[in-house]
Amino acid sequence: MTATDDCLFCRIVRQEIPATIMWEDEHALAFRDIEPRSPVHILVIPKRHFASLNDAADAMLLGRMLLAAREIAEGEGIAQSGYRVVINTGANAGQSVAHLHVHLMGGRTMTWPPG
Ligand code: DGP
Repeated sequence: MTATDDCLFCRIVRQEIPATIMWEDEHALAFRDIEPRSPVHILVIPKRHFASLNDAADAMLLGRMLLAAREIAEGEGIAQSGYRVVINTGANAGQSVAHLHVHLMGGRTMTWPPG
């Protein structure tokens, strides 16, 4: 069994687990977070498995994911009110799924710094 066989987000990429897909291209996929912490809470992930940001060196892919977050924010109507993009990386940051993902969050006022 490889790292991707039992990876939750790889399984979403393979459509083995249902998700509300918001956007997709050849290399990345965006879907609604199952436990939304804000009115808009969407995850953008690479289709290829990287355990975290520590493991991804593809600048084109990472840039595309950020641009996708901006595009989706525009589509969700939160580009002007404001939104946050977050990549939790590792234990101290609270990363709970070991497949790189960008949180796109908006639709409410947020505090800084995060807890
Ligand atoms: P993090 O804590 O940064 O690793 O964020 C993981 C997020 O993934 C968390 O906000 C909840 C979300 N999540 C976990 N399992 C699923 C799932 O099966 N489907 C969807 N859509 N989101 C999930």
